[in-house]
Amino acid sequence: MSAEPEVQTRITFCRICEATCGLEVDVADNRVVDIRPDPQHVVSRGYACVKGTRWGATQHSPDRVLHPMKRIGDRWEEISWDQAIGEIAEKIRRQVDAHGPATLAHFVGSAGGAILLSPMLRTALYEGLGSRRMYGTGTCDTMNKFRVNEEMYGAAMRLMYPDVERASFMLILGANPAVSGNTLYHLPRAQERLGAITKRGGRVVFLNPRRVETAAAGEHLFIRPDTDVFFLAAFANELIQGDHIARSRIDTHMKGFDALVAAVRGWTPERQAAVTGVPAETLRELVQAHAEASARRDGSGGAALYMATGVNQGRSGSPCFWLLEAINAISGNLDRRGGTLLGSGLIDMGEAMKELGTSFDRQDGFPTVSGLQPSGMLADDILGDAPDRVTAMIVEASNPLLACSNPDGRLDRAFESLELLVSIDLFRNEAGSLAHYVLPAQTWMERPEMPYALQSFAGACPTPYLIYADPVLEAPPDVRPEWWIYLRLADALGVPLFGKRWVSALAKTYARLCFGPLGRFLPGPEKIIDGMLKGAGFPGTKAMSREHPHGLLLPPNEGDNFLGTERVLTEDGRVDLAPRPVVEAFLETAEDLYREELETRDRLKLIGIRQIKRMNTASSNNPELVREKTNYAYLCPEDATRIGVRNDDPVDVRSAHGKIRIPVRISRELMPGTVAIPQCWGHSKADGLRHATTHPGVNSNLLAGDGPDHIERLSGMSHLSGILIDVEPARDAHDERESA
Ligand SMILES: Nc1nc2c(c(=O)[nH]1)N[C@H]1C(S)=C(S)[C@@H](COP(=O)(O)OP(=O)(O)OC[C@H]3O[C@@H](n4cnc5c(=O)[nH]c(N)nc54)[C@H](O)[C@@H]3O)O[C@H]1N2
Ligand SMILES: Nc1nc2c(c(=O)[nH]1)N[C@H]1C(S)=C(S)[C@@H](COP(=O)(O)OP(=O)(O)OC[C@H]3O[C@@H](n4cnc5c(=O)[nH]c(N)nc54)[C@H](O)[C@@H]3O)O[C@H]1N2
Ligand code: SF4
Ligand SMILES: [Mo]
Repeated sequence: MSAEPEVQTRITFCRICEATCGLEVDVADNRVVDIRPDPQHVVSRGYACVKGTRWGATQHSPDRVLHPMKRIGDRWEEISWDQAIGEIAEKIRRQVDAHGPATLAHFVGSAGGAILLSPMLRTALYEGLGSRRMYGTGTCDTMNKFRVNEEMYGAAMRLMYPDVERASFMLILGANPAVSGNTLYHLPRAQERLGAITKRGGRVVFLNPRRVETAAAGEHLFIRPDTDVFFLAAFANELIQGDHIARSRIDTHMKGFDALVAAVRGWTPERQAAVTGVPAETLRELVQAHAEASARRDGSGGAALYMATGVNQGRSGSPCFWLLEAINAISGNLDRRGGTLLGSGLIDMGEAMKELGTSFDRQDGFPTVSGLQPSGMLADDILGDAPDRVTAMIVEASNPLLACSNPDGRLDRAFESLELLVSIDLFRNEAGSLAHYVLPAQTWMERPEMPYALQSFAGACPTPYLIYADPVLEAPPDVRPEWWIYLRLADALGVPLFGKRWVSALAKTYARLCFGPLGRFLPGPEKIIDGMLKGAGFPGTKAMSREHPHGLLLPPNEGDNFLGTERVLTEDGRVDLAPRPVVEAFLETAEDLYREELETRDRLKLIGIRQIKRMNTASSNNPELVREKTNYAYLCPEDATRIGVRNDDPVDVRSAHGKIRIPVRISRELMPGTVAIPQCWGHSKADGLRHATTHPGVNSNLLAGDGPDHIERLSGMSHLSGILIDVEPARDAHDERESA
């Protein structure tokens, strides 16, 4: 009889979403036995969601890709890494030699954000080859913020976060942190921490077309999708007209105030109310409450506005973020306790990445923001007839066919036409199924790591802390980290890396050896993290995992460390309250958009929903999380009655770009005129996701547009939220059922 394998408990942190909650993992025989929240984690303190605690079923899924795979017709063949790297490099070489380096593109997804060491080597490979065709889901979630930060503060990574622990007023637009784990600043236990503001006598107000789960922490107001820009303009105007501004702070540290005043003049509470649905008196009352919280100087004051993907994905993501940051700044809350703060992490990311700012090397005039081209142009860039159109692509940690706008399946057709498609993933998802090669990656449990760059490097973290975790599991023998794949490709392609021959040669030699018999004599990738930690004056990786496995708390950020310092990276050291390109875009588009909103007030608009059991498309193959066979279109009782549908009735949803059929759920959470469909469903085509394809649901992004008219000019962000739609009962389906 064999002995029971010994169970060991390891402490780590989850990397599925940005909350990076602390976890205790029981491991036996290199397998996860149980995952629990880590009660001792310095910030998440015993909180974790089901995606984290049920990760085991993904980790050990029978569908996981464990060897490099090559598609031959509709068959998949296991091949060696040497063969995979050799063949892929040769195909890249052929495309690049024939049509130039721009023919090779890259696409990185949300899971890529958690992979600490991949970006360095990915960037080095593409730079070495001379291709700037980097795309990613960053233009589905957040590039508007990076663009505006660059314009206002001088660098994309000058990212302010609300001082949640001390604010007494927060207005949150287009976010649902209790479910999403929040984005661009670290906020595990969001519900509790936001609820604490209400408990200490402050206010947290959610502005959202859906009464979201997190709103239980405070108050909720409906706003018509994609109209936030009018609300924010009126909010700024009202603040200015009421003289609730920090005049001396503005005079000393900012510029462009008069241009801001002029830009928002005329946007009255009444005017915005006609399209947003937020009553004028409600806006006035909010401005008053905000002003009172801002004015309190006894240590209990401070106010912060925050917005996330719901607003970013509208047509005015950049103007919205500019107005929001301007409100935080002119009200005296920027760089103030209880307001919005700039963190500091292991490095000065703003300074380090300043060079990567916005560039304009695309012929169509769309910007490349922080190195990312608009994902909404990808189908055009592949299917177009430019001599250097994209013919080869590496997709890392993403499923663009479900995640990106894919009008009527156009992106599928684009991917199908590629000469070379490589997917680096844990599974063969939709993109992987169309790929020529699928390269198996390590999971976060198999990597040594610190949390997301914005948290660890830039310190976007209301309770600053550091954490490092060794791998919890040993990776299966034939899977590889992304950085290794890029190094091996660079080696096979003869691409120089990092601009220095000896560094390039050393790195490539390392990659050749590190998974071979000599590997155990070489330092591992944690050495790089070790160097970063020690370089910033902290304990190294060994000491961190031994002495601070639950995290090392750092001193709180007290503010007053940004304005007037060299951390403001604009040329003159002042915050620009009216950056020209953003103000111009606002002035050029606002009146037209307003008119359009007035004209379409009676039509339905589509928004998405993030669900606690699903992480984009990445958890849909986890049978412990996904039991429902489909997603639903949620709408309010009034709209359901008008359309003539009841729960579970199928409806046809049409936009200018496509049509889907989906069953209905009636929900009082939705604002009249709004239909919400959880995104990132629709797994009908993946040949490597057996659970997901039997619980497919419908891909709402077939309704989103792509191409120049559906992208925000300033940031390249795709328009994914607030899409005009028509909904009607699916007549033929209804008739079929009646006659059955
Ligand atoms: N309508 C609508 N559409 C949206 C959104 C919306 O709000 N509404 N949200 C958008 C947003 S914000 C985003 S970020 C995108 C998300 O879209 P994607 O970034 O494409 O995210 P996923 O679908 O989760 O794909 C992640 C893939 O990474 C793989 N993966 C997981 N971990 C690893 C790893 O460690 N290494 C590697 N190599 N692979 C890994 C998973 O198996 C999965 O196939 O969707 C966007 N789409
Ligand atoms: N459980 C879970 N967690 C996730 C993810 C997931 O798929 N599932 N995805 C991760 C990713 S990639 C990201 S980027 C983050 C995103 O994090 P969040 O931005 O917090 O994501 P959501 O929960 O989608 O919140 C967006 C909110 O905007 C609202 N909204 C839609 N349109 C509008 C509008 O026009 N105006 C306003 N004011 N509100 C609007 C929606 O109702 C929704 O509540 O979440 C991450 N965490
Ligand atoms: S909230 Fe995010 S980080 Fe925390 S356990 Fe869930 S998925 Fe993991
Ligand atoms: Mo995202």
